[in-house]
Amino acid sequence: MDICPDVVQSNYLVQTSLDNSHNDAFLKRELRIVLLGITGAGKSSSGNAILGQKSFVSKVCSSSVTSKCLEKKTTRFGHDIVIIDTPGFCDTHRSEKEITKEIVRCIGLSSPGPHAFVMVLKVGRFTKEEQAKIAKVKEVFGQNMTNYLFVLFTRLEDLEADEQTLEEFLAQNDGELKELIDECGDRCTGINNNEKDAKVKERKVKKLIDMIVSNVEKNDGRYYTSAMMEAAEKIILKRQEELQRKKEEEVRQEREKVKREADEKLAQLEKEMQKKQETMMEQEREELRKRHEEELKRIEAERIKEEKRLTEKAAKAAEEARHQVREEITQGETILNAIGRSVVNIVSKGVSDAYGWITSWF
Ligand SMILES: Nc1nc2c(ncn2[C@@H]2O[C@H](COP(=O)(O)OP(=O)(O)O)[C@@H](O)[C@H]2O)c(=O)[nH]1
Ligand SMILES: [Mg+2]
Repeated sequence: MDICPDVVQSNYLVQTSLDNSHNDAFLKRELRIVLLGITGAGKSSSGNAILGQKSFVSKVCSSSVTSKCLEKKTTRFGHDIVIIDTPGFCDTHRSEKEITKEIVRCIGLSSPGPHAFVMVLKVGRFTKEEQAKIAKVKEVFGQNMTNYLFVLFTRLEDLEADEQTLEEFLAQNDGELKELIDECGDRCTGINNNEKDAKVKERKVKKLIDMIVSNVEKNDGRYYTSAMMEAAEKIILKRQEELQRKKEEEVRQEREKVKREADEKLAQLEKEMQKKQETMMEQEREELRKRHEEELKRIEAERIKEEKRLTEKAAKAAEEARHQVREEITQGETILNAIGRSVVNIVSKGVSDAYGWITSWF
């Protein structure tokens, strides 16, 4: 059984087959990017460079600063870019249980599947630790993740100081690094995250984004997915619907309250008017009638305004529910455990030993 089948995203295909403004449609789409690599490789700094702002914490530090997978978003280069920064999955000081939990969190945050796994490596020696990390990541996500794999070299300035280009550096490397670059179809580029010239930095980031976009287009809009991802997505959608229903119910109750209050005000006004009219002269009556009409208009305008606000609130419910689920995945335990369990169920349905350690979490 292939546990990591590529699933063609049918909505994308429908959109592209009906519409030959394929690129415009595509350009507006979300790009989900997962950053991988050992601690200190420059994942968080690269994430910030891609986002064009300092969103992730990055420090010269021997232990991992990012202890939890985090998701940050921006709109840049015509895309809604979502970056998932991961803690060092292979950091030696972390327990297997902690690492597994983070992988499950990463699966949740990048759901329904990332468009790119970006392996961040420092230029220089390709260490055994980095090689082990890549092997582990492939074990977890399956060999087909290499179709979505990119390598981003950081500290490009070290090469520039030696008057060397990235191509020259790569040409000198055979063995494991060459194998990795071949395996990910030469999809690699470099960056100096400390570059002071914002334009130069932006150009480097754009090169990576263009590379990802062209790979997604080459794959007919597909992103990486797997049985694990689908299992996680089901749980996420269920929770999202639950939250959305709750929000819609809140709006419904609020709407009823607004209507009830407006009706009560109108009834009260009507009553007062009738009482006063009985004791009034003709001219006074006319004045009162005018005042009454104005008051009616004011109450109606207030009600319409409230109605508009509630309609907007209801329309936003789906978006808010999605956002809340992401928050819960980052912060909470309940949904994370549910995702973990569903991933385990999928994984334990006769899949290889490589996934054994995911099940060992439970
Ligand atoms: N000189 C240089 N330093 C970098 C570069 N990228 C990251 N760093 C530094 O390397 C350290 C670790 O980076 P960080 O992004 O936190 O790595 P992470 O653990 O993989 O998230 C920080 O001090 C960064 O400023 C780069 O391209 N050039
Ligand atoms: Mg980091």
